[in-house]
Amino acid sequence: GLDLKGILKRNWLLIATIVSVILGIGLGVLVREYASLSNIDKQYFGFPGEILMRMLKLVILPLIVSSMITGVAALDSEVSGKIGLRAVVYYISTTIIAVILGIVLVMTIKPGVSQEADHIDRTGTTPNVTTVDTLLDLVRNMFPENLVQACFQQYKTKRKELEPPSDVKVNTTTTTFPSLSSTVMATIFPPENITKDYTIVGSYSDGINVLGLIVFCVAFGLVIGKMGERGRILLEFFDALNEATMRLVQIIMCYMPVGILFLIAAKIIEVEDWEIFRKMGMYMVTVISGLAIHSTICLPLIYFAIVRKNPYSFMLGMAQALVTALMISSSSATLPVTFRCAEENLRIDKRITRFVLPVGATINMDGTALYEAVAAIFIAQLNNFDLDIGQIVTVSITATVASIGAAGVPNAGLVTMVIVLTAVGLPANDVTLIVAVDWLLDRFRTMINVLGDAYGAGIVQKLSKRELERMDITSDVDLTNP
Ligand code: DAS
Repeated sequence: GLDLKGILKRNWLLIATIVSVILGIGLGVLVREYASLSNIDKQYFGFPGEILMRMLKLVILPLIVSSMITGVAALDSEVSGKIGLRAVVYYISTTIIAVILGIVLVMTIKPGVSQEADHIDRTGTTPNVTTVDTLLDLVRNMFPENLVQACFQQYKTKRKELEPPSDVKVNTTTTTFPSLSSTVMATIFPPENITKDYTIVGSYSDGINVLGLIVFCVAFGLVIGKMGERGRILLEFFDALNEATMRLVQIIMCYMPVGILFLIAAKIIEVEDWEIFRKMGMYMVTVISGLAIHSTICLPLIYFAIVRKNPYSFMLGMAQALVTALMISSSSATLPVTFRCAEENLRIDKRITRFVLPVGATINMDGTALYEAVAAIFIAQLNNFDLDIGQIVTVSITATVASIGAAGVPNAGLVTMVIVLTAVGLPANDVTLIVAVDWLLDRFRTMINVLGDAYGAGIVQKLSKRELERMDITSDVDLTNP
């Protein structure tokens, strides 16, 4: 018969998380209806959720460093080169498929044709981001000049002439929640007391420079792998660090249902403009159906074609990470959970997950790419701006670049969106047309970003089976059973 008890026992965390999402929505709606909270009360309300975010972000640093170094050091350089290449081919091809899917949908549904841009409020100013700036910043971030600084700061281009006068305080970490997204928002809508044209250029995030750390750890891991006996001490150290971090993650995940309940309730209480959803309805339908098709048809098909296993049970195994991504809109902060699902539920080889998951969370963003293409063409439609074939190709390429350049933090895609708009001559300022609904779309695209990374790990494992088996025989480094 059906082993209900067994199912409950094995999936209690997932079940608790889903229940807390539902309770959180209910609580949010109730409080909205029956209690009038002051702004400060709203902030208190979100506090348990804020703590969850902080804990998840806290483990990103030890997790990335320990997993990348051991992941690379445990493979020989030839094998890691092959695995890296396979991962990159997968990342780029699925991102392009997502972009094409988005373009086809937005050109068929035409969500912006019936409306005009003037009917939707534009407010604020936008950052002035160009493709070149984004690409240069991306490369700059790969080579942090200071390892310690890379742990808390990403490089971002600043145009000297646009700096605010020194006597004006840039007020970015104020009260709104979640703090990262408010920082991005502050970039787009600088607080009133700042000179109007002050903008920060480049892919902006005040989080960890994940890309820089990854590049450093790959190099470091390769060197350790080549050092023989002496390198073993370091390898073992980082391997133990990784295990300890994953145990911490396990503890944090027990708090997850509580955090998520308040996270979603606070968000529902906080949203001011629900009316905008009606106005933007078709646009949101286009983005969400694109994400749905990509995640339930395209990615599973690719996975099935290569791995020959049920892609939907794979997806179920990732459920905890997907719900987390949906709730916290950050691929990087979801990474600890992504790791656990991939290693514990799906039993993907640790040598693969350690290597490809952190990279995927940073550069592989199918959802963001699809979203950027749809949004750009939607804005073109609002402006009655006809795009020719060349411009559509430009949208696809810049949307791909923009998704790679976006950091795995809330609303990052909104900022790099500007490079897509400027590349085809659309007013960059029009990003503000879609800001109001981004908190919702961001969640969905982040969920697809995480799913894409996970399928990537599954596919790369399958493609690298032979190398991994050969190493099992020859190598004496064993990361497979901790
Ligand atoms: N929310 C981001 C992520 O973490 C990216 C984005 O804003 O599109 O995946």
